[in-house]
Amino acid sequence: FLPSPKSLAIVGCPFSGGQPRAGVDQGPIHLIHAGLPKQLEELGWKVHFDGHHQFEDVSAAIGPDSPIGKLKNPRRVSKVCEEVAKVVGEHAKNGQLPVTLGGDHSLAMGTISGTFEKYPDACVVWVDAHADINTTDTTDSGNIHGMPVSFLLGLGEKVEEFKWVKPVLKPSRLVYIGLRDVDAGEKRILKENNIKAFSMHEVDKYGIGKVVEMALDHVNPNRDRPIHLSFDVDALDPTVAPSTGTPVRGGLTFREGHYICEAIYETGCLVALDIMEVNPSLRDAESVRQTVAVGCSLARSALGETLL
Ligand code: 4U7
Ligand code: MN
Ligand code: MN
Ligand code: MN
Repeated sequence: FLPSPKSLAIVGCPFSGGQPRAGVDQGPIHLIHAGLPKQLEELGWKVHFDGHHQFEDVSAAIGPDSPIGKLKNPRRVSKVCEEVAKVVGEHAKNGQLPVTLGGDHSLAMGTISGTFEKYPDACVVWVDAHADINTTDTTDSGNIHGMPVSFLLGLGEKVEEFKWVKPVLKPSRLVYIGLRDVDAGEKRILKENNIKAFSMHEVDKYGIGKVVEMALDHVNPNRDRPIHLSFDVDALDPTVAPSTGTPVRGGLTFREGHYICEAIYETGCLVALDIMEVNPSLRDAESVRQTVAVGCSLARSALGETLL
C-alpha cells in the first residue's frame, strides 16, 4: 500500500482531555526524546516529524468545556480529534505511514477517521486491556478514552458536537487482542455486534501466535486489506508497562506485545500505527523509562525491526 522508499510521519499528540490524569500529554514528548525518530530511520524509513501538535489554541478557543450528558471535555476532545483526523488523513494521502504518539486513546477517534479517508477498506487491530467501546449511554466514567470505538462504529446516541465522526468502521473489520477489563455494557455491545475479541483468556489458551493468526483471519482473511494498529500500552502487563493511566494486572508479556507488532508488520499491510496511553508522570523514574522504552520498541517492531 505504501510507495517506496518507505516513508512515515510521526504525529505527536500531547493531549490528555479524554481522561482525568495529568501527564499522558507528556507521553509523545518522552517517546521522541527517547530517540524514536532516529530508531525508525535506522530501520530504513524516511521519517517526517515536524514537532508535536499544539492543541493549546483549541483549548483556549473553546473556553470552559462543561459535560454534555456524561461526556467530559467533549468540545476539546472533539476538536482535537477532528484536527488529528485531518493530519493523519493528509499524511496517509501523501503516502506517509502515520505513527501517532499519544496522548490518551480518545485520539484514535481521529487517527482511525484519518486512515479511513485514504483506505475505506481498512481493518483495525485494537490491542488493549480495555474495549474502549462504551457509548455515551453505557459509560460510567464519562471519560472519552473509553469510548472512541463506539463513535467510529456509529453506536449509541449521536452527540451534535461529534457529528464530524463518520461511522467508518464496520464491526466485522475490528478485532481486539489483550482484553481483560471490559465493562458489563461493553460486553453486551461486543456480543450484540458480533465483534471478534481475543481476551487474555484466549492468549493463555492458544498462545499469541495462534491468536494473531485467528485475529487476522477474521478481519483480513486474504491479507490484502490495509491494517490500522491501535496499541494501548496498558495491553501489556503492568510489570512491563507500569506508567500508564489505567493499568490492569494479567496482561501481555513483553514478547507477546512485540510479537503482535512483528506479525502485523510481516503482513505488509500496516498503513497506520498508534502508540497510546504512555503517561510519564505516574511512576518512579525507572518505571517511566521502562514504559517509554517499551513504547519505542513496540513501534520499532511494528515498523520492521526483527530479532535476527
Ligand atoms: B483506555 C473504562 F470504566 N472502561 O470507560 C471507562 F473501566 O484507553 C476504562 O483503554 C477505559 O485506557 C480505559 O472509563 C480507556 C472503565
Ligand atoms: Mn506533520
Ligand atoms: Mn485504550
Ligand atoms: Mn486501555
